[in-house]
Amino acid sequence: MSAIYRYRIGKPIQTEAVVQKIPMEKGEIPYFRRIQKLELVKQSADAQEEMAQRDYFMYPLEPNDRIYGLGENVRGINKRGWIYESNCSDDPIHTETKHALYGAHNFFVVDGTKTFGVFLDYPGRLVFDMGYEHTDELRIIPEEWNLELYLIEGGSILEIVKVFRQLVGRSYIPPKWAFGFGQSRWGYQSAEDIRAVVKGYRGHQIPLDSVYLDIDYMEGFKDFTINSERFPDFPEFVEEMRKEHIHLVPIIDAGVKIEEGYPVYEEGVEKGYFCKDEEGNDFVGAVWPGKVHFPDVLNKRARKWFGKKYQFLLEQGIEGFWNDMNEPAIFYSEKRLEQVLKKVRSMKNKNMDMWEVFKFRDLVNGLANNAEDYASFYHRIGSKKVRHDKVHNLYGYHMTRAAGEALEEMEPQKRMLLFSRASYIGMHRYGGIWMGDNQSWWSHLLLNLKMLPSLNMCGFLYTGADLGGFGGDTTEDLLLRWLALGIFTPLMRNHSALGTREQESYQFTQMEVFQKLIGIRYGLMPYLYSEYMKAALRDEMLFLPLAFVYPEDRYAKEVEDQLLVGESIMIAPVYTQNATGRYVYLPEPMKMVRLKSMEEMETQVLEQGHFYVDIALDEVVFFIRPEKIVPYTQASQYMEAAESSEIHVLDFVTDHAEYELYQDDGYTKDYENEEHLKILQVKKTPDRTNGSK
Ligand code: MIG
Repeated sequence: MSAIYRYRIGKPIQTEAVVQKIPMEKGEIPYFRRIQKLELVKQSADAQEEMAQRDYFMYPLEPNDRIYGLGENVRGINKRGWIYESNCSDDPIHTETKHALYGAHNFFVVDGTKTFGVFLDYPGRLVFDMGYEHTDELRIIPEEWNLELYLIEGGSILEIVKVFRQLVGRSYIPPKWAFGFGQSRWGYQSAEDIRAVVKGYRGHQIPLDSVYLDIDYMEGFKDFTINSERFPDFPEFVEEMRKEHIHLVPIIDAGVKIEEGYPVYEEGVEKGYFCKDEEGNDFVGAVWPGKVHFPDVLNKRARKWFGKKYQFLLEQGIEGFWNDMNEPAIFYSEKRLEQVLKKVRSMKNKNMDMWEVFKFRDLVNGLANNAEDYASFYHRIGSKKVRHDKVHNLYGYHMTRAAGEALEEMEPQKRMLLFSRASYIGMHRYGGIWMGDNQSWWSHLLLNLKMLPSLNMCGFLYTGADLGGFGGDTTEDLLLRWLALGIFTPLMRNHSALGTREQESYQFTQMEVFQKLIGIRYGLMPYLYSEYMKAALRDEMLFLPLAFVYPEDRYAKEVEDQLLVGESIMIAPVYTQNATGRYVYLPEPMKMVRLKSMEEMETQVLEQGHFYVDIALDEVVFFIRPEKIVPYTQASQYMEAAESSEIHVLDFVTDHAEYELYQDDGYTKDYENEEHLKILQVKKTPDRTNGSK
């Protein structure tokens, strides 16, 4: 029923997003028309009209067509009506007005009059106009016409997604401890600070598996260094934490500090492994440490070299990393800063009018992540010199690939935690992503939910948002509601920015509620882990929009604030401040499960239809689908403590149903061993429909 067609236009740069060999089609690309026309692009301040040759693919949209996918992006699950751009961006303000976030995930499915999937394998800037210029036109506008396009047909959205996922290869699988709860904050300065976090959690019996080390653990923000004053005897500290069943997860930034005597810098220069500027000198940008060079991770040898550097931390007992600032983010380039300073100096003593002030502001604000800077340095790919902007969206992918490949080589049998901020499809094989610098906004709780299925479509299964919100001050109720969603996301991490309100669970008043809610995560782990592993091993989605599962149901098609999690559960989190519940749509009869903790459960069978469901701040509510089973266990303080616990089941079975429970050691890579799958059976006599367990 399904088929993939591959088309090539021009001379595309190989991205290594795809793992299957698909024969090349000749002739016209079906569904799309290539339009070439002259268009008014902008009216500049001096009233000159600028015309440009616009050349794009166009698909005519019918009123009932919906568009799904595009991974990490703002707005709805149905992407129709807005204009998106694939252009990995370090932008911490994820409002509806934005077009691009950190990832470039060029896969979408059109569902309606015709149903098909499209993947644009193109590493440069790419615009997806999903009915923005013209409500009835989908336009794909690449910056250059050197690309590959894959067209996927299939009997359903889910089938198309699965075919695509097979095309791009198996999703990354983290160690089991990485499904435990993690605490992070930009601002933990020392081993003492970290001990205080662990004490805060363990002291109040709130479960915890990991604490993240943000840039302050480094010596002067230098990658692969440790500040020995604030972290004396690091390996011993890692070991001390391990005894508490805490994994420390350090951050690694893309930029390498320019500093005499710093071996990573000196080696990189000597071997020619950094990106070069027009003149062939090592390109100078600036990030946290001040001036830096960027390792040319698109160059195989440089990638290998950079990946090897992670060994420094492995040797000290570290088992996980998060890669940051790899869009790559650039605060300023050396050259641009000079130009800007010169212009700014010339403004001295001027009586600046409004236009002058704007110019001044633009000069300064335009220093960071400047498109001209991205077009001013080069990579070496094979024997070719390639300008960065043409492959911009591959940088984060290949930085994480560098780490992933090196970790695989250094510790072939051991799963490592690895996730990144920037990404491109293909990176999902090496690591996960987190959703970057969100804000402590209720709207971002909902955005978190909406991004999950789009990311799963593109292969990113190990993902989650900064729970409680990164920027801005959180509130206790926002954090609790966000945790109630976070219980279901593979990465469950509370993270916040320097200078914001402290938001570790123990900073708030209802400590016992935090303890119980996070405990539910551990209690549901038999289900959540099984569903994750099956989704990864079978190239399936973990989070599904209702529209994908109930395609004939007109209400289900429009639900954008509920999701299915795996085969048995539907979630409907509260995302409104002061709400005591919410409306929930049930596309079929379901059993509602209300948990205050793993010991305090209530269930109730509801018919198909619309309901208002009360959900208090100290409760987690989810719904079990008909003839489905949810295995669970008791809560625990950390992942390893749960391992020997007994498995129970919740179910909505009227007759007889089975569930495939996936259990393995969680650390080694023997994923496909048949012994990991156990069949759980629930049998009922027809008149005893309410019995659970
Ligand atoms: O410019 O390392 O998204 O999680 O805390 C900010 C400091 C750099 C951005 C990351 C965020 C992290 C922060 N980083």
